[in-house]
Amino acid sequence: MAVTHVNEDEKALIEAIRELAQERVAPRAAEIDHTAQFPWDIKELLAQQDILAMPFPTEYGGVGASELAIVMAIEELARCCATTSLILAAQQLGALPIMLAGTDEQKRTYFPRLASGEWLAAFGLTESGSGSDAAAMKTRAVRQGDKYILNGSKRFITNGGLAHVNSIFALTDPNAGTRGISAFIVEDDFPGFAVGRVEDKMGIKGSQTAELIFTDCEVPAENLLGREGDGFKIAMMTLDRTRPGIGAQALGIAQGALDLAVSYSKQRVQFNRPIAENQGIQFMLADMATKVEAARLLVYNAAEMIDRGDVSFGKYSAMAKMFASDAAMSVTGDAIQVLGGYGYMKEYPAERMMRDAKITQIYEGTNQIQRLVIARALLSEAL
Ligand code: COS
Repeated sequence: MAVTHVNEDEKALIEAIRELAQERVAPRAAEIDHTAQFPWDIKELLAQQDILAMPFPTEYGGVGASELAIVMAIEELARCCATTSLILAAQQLGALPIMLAGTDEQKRTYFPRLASGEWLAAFGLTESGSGSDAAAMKTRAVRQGDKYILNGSKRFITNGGLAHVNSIFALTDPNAGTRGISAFIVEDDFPGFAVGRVEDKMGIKGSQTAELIFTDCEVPAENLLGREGDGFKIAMMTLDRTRPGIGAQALGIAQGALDLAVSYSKQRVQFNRPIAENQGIQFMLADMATKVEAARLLVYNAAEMIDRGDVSFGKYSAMAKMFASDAAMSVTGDAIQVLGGYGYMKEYPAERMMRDAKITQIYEGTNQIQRLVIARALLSEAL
């Protein structure tokens, strides 16, 4: 286990989450994947246990957990079920723009019911034509009196159509580049808000990914986050802080696959002995475990940097997300190989883990974007 600096209370909380994940979440994981339905029962469980409250400050009904505790919680959940871990990660992602740029009143309006889990949150940056190039968005917001009128759409939105609270990015000045983007809190019952297509995905199948459509959508002016033009920076600052969480999700998936490969290799007998006695299998397990541990150190390190307010954390967040997600793809693929034909079948969770791992190389910035973020930071540092 990597070195960690969570306090005793948080250590106990993580232990409790590990037990809860093994006892209550793991038995549901295959069914969640198979039915591709959002697991409302598991969302309730996370809410009841105050797990969804972890990212929110205590003054707004949250737990005020450290970033390190949050990534450890995501890891424990992902070890059993990636969809479940995403419920916590997406709650933090959708709420962070409010955390970073919201007024006290905005926080008082939204945080208590997000912390209790009554409301879900979503983050709407991506559009059909703007993914890696986030600034190429087309959604417009025009001020009319005490409202902004939004027109456009957002694509691939986690919790889309389930979230009551949506942090939406839109152009208030189409001629000002990234400085013309603003952020808004959009409730799902505002006039002109609609849900479009719901995606059929390769993995994280229980998580709903949908299109959000704004047709003369009326957003009260007081729902602007920060000032007009702050939106792009709010989005970037949010992603800097949530990427360790995606790294943690990848780490948890990889740890789950390693656990499975180790236990299977000790039971599976071929040529009159457990396959774990073969050096070829042992070397694979050793490489898998080393990648998992390296990913853990990067993820925990980035989270601790956020906790202690180290300003250079963005580069390390990108490294953690990139390395852990690549490790998860490699480790889950190797787990399938260790399980052989059984690994390819849905009878075992290895193939689900590989499908779930793939998205961690893509969302919250592809790993190519992470490399770009790392290289830019590296090259801008004074020598
Ligand atoms: N924190 C704060 N501000 C930041 C920032 C960060 N991490 N990154 C960029 N900015 C600021 C810049 O300082 C610049 O500000 P000024 O206007 O004051 O100069 C502004 O934002 C524009 O930055 P930049 O020129 O670097 O923007 P680019 O269009 O080149 O885009 C990348 C930068 C590629 C990093 C950005 O588009 C990106 O992160 N893309 C991936 C998006 C993503 O992760 N999508 C997933 C959605 S959630 S599933």
